[in-house]
Amino acid sequence: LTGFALDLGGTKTAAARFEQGKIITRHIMATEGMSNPAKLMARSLSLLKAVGFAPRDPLGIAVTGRIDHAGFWHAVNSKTLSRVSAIPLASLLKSTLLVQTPVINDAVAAVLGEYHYGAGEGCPALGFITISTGVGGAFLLDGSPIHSQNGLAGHCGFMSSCHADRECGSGRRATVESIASGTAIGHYAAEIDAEINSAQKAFDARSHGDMRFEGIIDRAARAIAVLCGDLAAILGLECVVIGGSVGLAPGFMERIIQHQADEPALFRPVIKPSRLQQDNVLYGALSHALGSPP
Ligand code: ADP
Ligand code: BMX
Repeated sequence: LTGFALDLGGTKTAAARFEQGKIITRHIMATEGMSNPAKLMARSLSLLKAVGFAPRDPLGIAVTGRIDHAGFWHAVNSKTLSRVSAIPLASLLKSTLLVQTPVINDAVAAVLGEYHYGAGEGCPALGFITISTGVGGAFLLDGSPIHSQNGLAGHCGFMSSCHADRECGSGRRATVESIASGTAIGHYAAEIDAEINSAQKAFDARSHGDMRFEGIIDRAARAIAVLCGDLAAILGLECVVIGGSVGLAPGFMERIIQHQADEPALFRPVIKPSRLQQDNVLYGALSHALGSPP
């Protein structure tokens, strides 16, 4: 892998330069979720330039949201990217980044990255779940990602959860994302203490012994364990790689595994932490653009 990659998530955007399979430079900035798509891409271009990108270099791009077969980009959770609805990606990239390159969903990029270079190597029925701004997912059967024309396939954060009761930014009620995402954890925590208004702060407080957030964090992990059981039932998953800043927060994955004890063995896919950590989306995006997994 040699070239550049961009990962536009709901909270942060990362750009990286790869040389021979390794990241040699990486820059990260906040994503402005309320910005229009042209501004999101203009900011992304300055990040790419900071890692040395020039328009003729190989580039892979992954974004949060769904991308349909006609190349339109849509937020599913409109609270994450409030102005991303039916955005024609080819013309957006041409006018802002001066490039034409394929764009894929961030979770799809991550599952490809983990399958070819990370924790999913050799698993024929592989899932990837990110617990981050949202709850994203993507799935590979015999090495091929599951896709649908509307780009929604794999979006397991919008499945329903018996632990949830509120509406989420997708308009659906009681979704996994509405109870287990970083955004949801932050909202629930702020109802207990207005200063603890993010998942990061809730986890920090919990790790310092503040038990007020224990129930919120544990409920999120339980919802993910049940989700893994549901996905095992429908896809026959044997392994699920966990990513995202919440998913990889100390102790969170262990909690998912503990809650799997409530499921019969067949519905307990092996849970593994991402091996590529925060870089899995970048690896998958570039390898997809180059069409060159090893
Ligand atoms: P993105 O969604 O842009 O890929 P992240 O994976 O960092 O970004 O997810 C962002 C969410 O993760 C936010 O809700 C944030 O509060 C939470 N978060 C960030 N760092 C931590 C941490 N160390 N522990 C727990 N939650 C975290
Ligand atoms: C949401 C959805 C997915 C995305 C997932 C993880 C939007 C804007 N995003 O479920 O497309 O894969 O979040 O993305 O609807 P992240 O923003 O948490 O990294």
